[in-house]
Amino acid sequence: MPRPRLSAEFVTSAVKPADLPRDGRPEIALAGRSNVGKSSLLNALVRTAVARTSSTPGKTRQVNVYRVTPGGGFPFYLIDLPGYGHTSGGAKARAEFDGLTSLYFEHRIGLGSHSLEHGHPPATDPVLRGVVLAIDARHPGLASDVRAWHWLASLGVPHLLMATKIDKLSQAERARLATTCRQEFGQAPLVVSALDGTGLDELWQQLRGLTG
Ligand SMILES: Nc1nc2c(ncn2[C@@H]2O[C@H](COP(=O)(O)OP(=O)(O)O)[C@@H](O)[C@H]2O)c(=O)[nH]1
Ligand SMILES: [Mg+2]
Repeated sequence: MPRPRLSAEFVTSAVKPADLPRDGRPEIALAGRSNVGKSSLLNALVRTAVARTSSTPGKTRQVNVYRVTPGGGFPFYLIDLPGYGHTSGGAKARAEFDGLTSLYFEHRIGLGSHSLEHGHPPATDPVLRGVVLAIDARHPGLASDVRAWHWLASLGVPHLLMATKIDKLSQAERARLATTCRQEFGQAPLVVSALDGTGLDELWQQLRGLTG
């Protein structure tokens, strides 16, 4: 099924939870190591250059918020989280994610402060509908990605494994990618390429399923 017409726009670079949208629209968060290709993917997905891409790892230190409006559908937010893997300090103690990302999840699902700690699910419809963890197809099973995946799994939010830059892999390497991911993450990834468009329709369907 071809992707429907849609529009997308940059909303804000959030540096604290108060900067996040407050209109209650559904959100999908995008996480992954720096330079994994999140911004390129976002641009390819919405077929507009809304996100800035970079060949210098570790540049994005804000939570970038995009509003995506599917043709004939209701808008949702795509939340581009700061990349991990190039941070220093207490990053490991926070399961690879930096302080702002942890704050984002705390804010969106009440992690630690109330609901999860006391065993209650959030009372209202959750704003955060799912998290996509992007991994580099050339480097499956990196310890930092596996730790991030398990941490996301512990949050109780739907999460999707996605391997980027699949255009760089041969058929044999693709088969190995699936095998490694099943071992390390417990599932084969959705494979995508911002370069040649592989997997974008399927990703789009998944996002619509989560937000619709
Ligand atoms: N071959 C290939 N290169 C990609 C793809 N996506 C991103 N890149 C390259 O990877 C680098 C990092 O991309 P970027 O989107 O800025 O990564 P981010 O840090 O995760 O946002 C850039 O040099 C991109 O051109 C892809 O699907 N295929
Ligand atoms: Mg980026």
